[in-house]
Amino acid sequence: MKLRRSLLTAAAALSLVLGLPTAAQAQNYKSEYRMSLVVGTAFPWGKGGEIWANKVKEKTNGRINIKLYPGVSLIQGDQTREFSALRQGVIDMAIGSTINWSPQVRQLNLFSLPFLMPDYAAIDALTQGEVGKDIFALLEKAGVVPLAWGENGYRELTNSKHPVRTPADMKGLKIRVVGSPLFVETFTALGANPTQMSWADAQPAFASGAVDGQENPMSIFTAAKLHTVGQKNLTMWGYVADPLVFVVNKEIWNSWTPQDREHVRQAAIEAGKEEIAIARKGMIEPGQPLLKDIEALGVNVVRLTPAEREAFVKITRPVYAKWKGQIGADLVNKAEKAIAARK
Ligand code: X2X
Repeated sequence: MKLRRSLLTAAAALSLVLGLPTAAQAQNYKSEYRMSLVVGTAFPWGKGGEIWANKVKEKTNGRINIKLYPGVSLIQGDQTREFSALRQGVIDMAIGSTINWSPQVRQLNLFSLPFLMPDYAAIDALTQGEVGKDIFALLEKAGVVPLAWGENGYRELTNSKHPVRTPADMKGLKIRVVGSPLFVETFTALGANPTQMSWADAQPAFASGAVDGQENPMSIFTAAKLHTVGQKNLTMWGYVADPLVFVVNKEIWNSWTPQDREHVRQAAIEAGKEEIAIARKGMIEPGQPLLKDIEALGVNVVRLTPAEREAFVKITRPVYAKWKGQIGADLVNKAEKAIAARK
């Protein structure tokens, strides 16, 4: 009896040294963890989820088993409720867009400020710098554990009616938007008629013609085949890009051993890097091959001259100024400085 007990103690001590979960800890592990995503593995975003899950499984020797729930199905497709569901434990982990979480964390609206980030280096200057750290601290304070950055991408404008080259061309276009009131205000300033709906509701609305247009990254456009639902006019304006954030629910995080937490964090960082490369594929190479593919689908691609683009910047400036205050002038100033100093 005594021998048995000391053997058990020795085993527990050894487990601790090796960073393995003891029997008691392993009992706290769920047989499956639920990862929420808006889109599935046909999209860079969903692919990133798959990569993260596979890396976690490998690094933890199968102790942490993750199942993907694309279509934000754990919350019936209601993507702007994802952050609350994460906090409440309805969702164990997620890769979420800053847009979808901005109703709960107002500072995430930073990335949705029209024409803040002129190029990919500007996105990196924010997410990989001090601003990224500040945002992670805010997310931590809001009750989740942020681990790594990913990317949805630059959100370009499409519609079924006619080419858009000037703000005047947007007059009266019914445009589907998601997320915070910032989007409604931006598209109202542009003279369009914005309507807020989830991604799940948006696709049938394009197909039926209930809405004329939308804004999403090119990887979303192609994987969702938006050209088949009337979206034949594309304007490359690069007005907003949404980063993705890899996060875990706090209680779930605390239920894991320190070593397993490190595995999950490392897996997220690696998966985030890979996901960003996939998301940018076809957009950063000379000649932007993905745009050629899209043109080959019969889509009319409008590439704005700098002067034409400036007209869109100018008309949205009052919205930028107003939201700079709502987000927090200190954070926005820091972001503007980081972008100005980018390499
Ligand atoms: O709903 C969208 O537009 C999408 C898929 O890009 C997001 O979840 C932000």
